[in-house]
Amino acid sequence: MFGQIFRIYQEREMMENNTGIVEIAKNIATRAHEGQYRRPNRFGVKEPYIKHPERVVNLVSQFTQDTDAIAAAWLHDVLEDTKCTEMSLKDSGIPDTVLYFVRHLTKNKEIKYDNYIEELKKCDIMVRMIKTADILDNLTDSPSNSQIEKYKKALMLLAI
Ligand SMILES: [Mn+2]
Repeated sequence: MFGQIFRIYQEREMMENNTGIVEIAKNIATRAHEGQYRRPNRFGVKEPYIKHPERVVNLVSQFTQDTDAIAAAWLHDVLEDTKCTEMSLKDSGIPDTVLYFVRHLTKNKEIKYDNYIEELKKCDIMVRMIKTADILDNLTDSPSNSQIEKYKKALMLLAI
């Protein structure tokens, strides 16, 4: 309990300094994906899920120092795959600029994958960059042949 209050206090303090958005996003993603695992990689090892957003963050960080984009890279799967909601992210101090990125990276279950990628093409370059890094990482994790085809097509669409 005390730890949690302290953490909230710490998060608020970092927000006020406007420096800690990336740290807050990392903490939220780590907690949200806790207990989740990736599909087995090419060595047959199931990694903790958080390793995936971490690698996406590392890739994105090589192209930009934009803290909103890096924060969004940490959070890019939380709306789709965890209990987090836009409201809970907002309450934790995630700014609207980051929420905008995360919202657009989230695939609604009703929409077809191709249409989702077409929509992403209309988005901010940061959104497309995070999605590209996401797909590149997904390709490293022993995807099926149909997944490889899907990802290749999406990369082509995002590149033009
Ligand atoms: Mn992902």
